[in-house]
Amino acid sequence: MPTVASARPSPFAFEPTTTALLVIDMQRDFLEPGGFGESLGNDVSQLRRTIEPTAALLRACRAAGLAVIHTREGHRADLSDCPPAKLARGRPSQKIGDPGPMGRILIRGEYGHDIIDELAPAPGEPVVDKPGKGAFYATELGTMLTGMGIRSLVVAGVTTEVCVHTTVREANDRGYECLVLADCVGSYFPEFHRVALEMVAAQGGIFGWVATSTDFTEMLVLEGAA
Ligand code: C5J
Repeated sequence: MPTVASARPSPFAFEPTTTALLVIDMQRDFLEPGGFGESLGNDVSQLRRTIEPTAALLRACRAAGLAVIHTREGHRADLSDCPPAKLARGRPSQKIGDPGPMGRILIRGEYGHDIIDELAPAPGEPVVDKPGKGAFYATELGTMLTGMGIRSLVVAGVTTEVCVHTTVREANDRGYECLVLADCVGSYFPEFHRVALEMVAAQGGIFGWVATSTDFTEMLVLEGAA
């Protein structure tokens, strides 16, 4: 079985036919200069450093025939799936559903809600629309993974300490083995990013494993799959 020997806290073995790449919330509103994230004062370069490695990762996984699934955080236009507590949070001047620089903020179908061009889903790759931070909550992801026979998840996306972490925790509780790729996940806050990765691998891998994307894709190539 291919094994990422450098993974922390221990080597990560995976079976390519039961492994999926999960790319979380690589949306314009979070990553693009001029988007919602930047308009809140965040440094989007902290997220944009993930674009190139994730694009390379996507190429390798697609070439190897790995399942690829994308997610987007967002809500229905009428906000009926947005809990009042979530709606009330954030800066009073800019809330979910308000007009933003790239359309209504975090509303499905708006330009800013969609995935950045560099990491656009390929035809046939599922895109899971999620109203929460975790990709399992109120979505079809669990059913989809069961149907596909997936047991391991390789995780990329933003932000490390919010939607990536919540999803990895949800997946871990459901029995999935998660490998988080450090260079393909990002946070506006470098310290949160660092600590979030530490937390994944702490205590013998309490939530999963951490490695670099090149160490993971090398294993795909070595296996002759890519
Ligand atoms: C994500 C957020 N995708 N930070 N959302 O992490 O609110």
